[in-house]
Amino acid sequence: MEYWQPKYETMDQDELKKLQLRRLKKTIASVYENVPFYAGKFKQQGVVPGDINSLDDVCHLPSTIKQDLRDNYPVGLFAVPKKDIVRIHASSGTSGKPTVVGYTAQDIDTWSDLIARDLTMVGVRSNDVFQNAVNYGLFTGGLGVHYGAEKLGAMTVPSGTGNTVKQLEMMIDYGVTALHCTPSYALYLAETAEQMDILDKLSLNIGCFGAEPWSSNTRKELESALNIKAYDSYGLSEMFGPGVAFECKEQDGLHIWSDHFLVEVLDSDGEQVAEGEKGELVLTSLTKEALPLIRYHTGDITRLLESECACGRTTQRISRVLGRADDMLIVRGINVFPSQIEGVIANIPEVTEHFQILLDRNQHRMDEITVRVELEERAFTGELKDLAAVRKHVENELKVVLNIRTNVELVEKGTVPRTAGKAQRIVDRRNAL
Ligand code: DLL
Repeated sequence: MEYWQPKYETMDQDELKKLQLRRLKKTIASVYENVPFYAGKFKQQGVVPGDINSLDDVCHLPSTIKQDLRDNYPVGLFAVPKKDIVRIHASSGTSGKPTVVGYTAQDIDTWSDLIARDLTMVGVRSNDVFQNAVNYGLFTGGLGVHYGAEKLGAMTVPSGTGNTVKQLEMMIDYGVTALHCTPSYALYLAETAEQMDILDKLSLNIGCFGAEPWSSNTRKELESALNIKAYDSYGLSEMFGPGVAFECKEQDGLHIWSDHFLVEVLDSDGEQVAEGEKGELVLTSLTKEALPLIRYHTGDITRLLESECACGRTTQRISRVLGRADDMLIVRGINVFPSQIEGVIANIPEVTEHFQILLDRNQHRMDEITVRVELEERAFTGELKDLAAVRKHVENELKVVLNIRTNVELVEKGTVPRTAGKAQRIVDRRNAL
């Protein structure tokens, strides 16, 4: 079986626009009626749903940012009653509280469709064995991709993360032909397989990698080490999760399913950029029921590409993600905001507010995050009597908020450089993209 929907994937541009407008109007009506946040925003902008009569009118609509989801934590932006929600996922926000996203049964079905299309596009079929080596919890990459792979009919191995040797064993024993994980974990898997001298026992053909930035050099490395074709998968929880944009076999830009998302790429003045130009990706969902979002500013910088592609699909295309418009860091697929770290440190009397975030790639090619923070002069007068105890305490507090383990380096007061302008908080020592 394959999951190719030519009706939508190769739609004539005029027809596609008509479909998008119809779906946009329905989405706008839903948020206007059901989400007080949007009703208020529309009023503020002096717009009513009836004013939107063409796709160009989208520029009159209010925007949405991650902060809006946080301000309405946990479910304030949902457009349907709780009884219609069948699942939630969540991703890190900047305040320590995650951003919660919800799905109706129809949303789960739509999302699975998107993933099944993506996997079909890169050649995964029902006779493939598909290993999904990402976290199966609140992160959208686990269950999201799993449902799509099942819909396609592939034998899906929900291996989750961790225990790399076991992951490789499963790949060999089950004859895994397609792998989904973060690119950094794929590098680690490849390296471990090489050390164990089992690369020739793998039957992998296809790798789908995403959830964090990666470069074309990493692609080359993965393709040659694992003897696969490696494809870029982009998505964000606010727009279902993975499945928003995906490379085709041309490996020349990512297709965004235009029947489900309205794409804008905006410059810093909020104007749509020309083809080939860089800007922030702004998405409006066209089919989401539980959490429709209007002009959602993803914070991801990309380049707008012409929609014509040698593969025959006519959807909007974008380049790989080139960076972030804000200071969100992605470490092992997890979103980390420096302001979260600042919040934790501010509440620990033994350390000052001066800190730096050091990002490294360890010998296993996995990202490591170290928080270097200064000790207060009288750090040991309270309950924490020595350096090790203070360090442990800071590490524990950070773990609670960030959901990942950080190393903490305690330094003497005055060591972290002071600048007149914006503090140089982040020292990224991972390979350049
Ligand atoms: O990372 C969804 C996902 C899961 C995508 C599995 C692909 C595969 P969030 O945790 O909400 O969702 O993080 C979304 O991650 O705004 C980007 O900054 C970054 N990101 C996701 N995919 C890519 C990619 C998932 N292929 C945020 N390249 C997004 C670069 C990516 N950055």
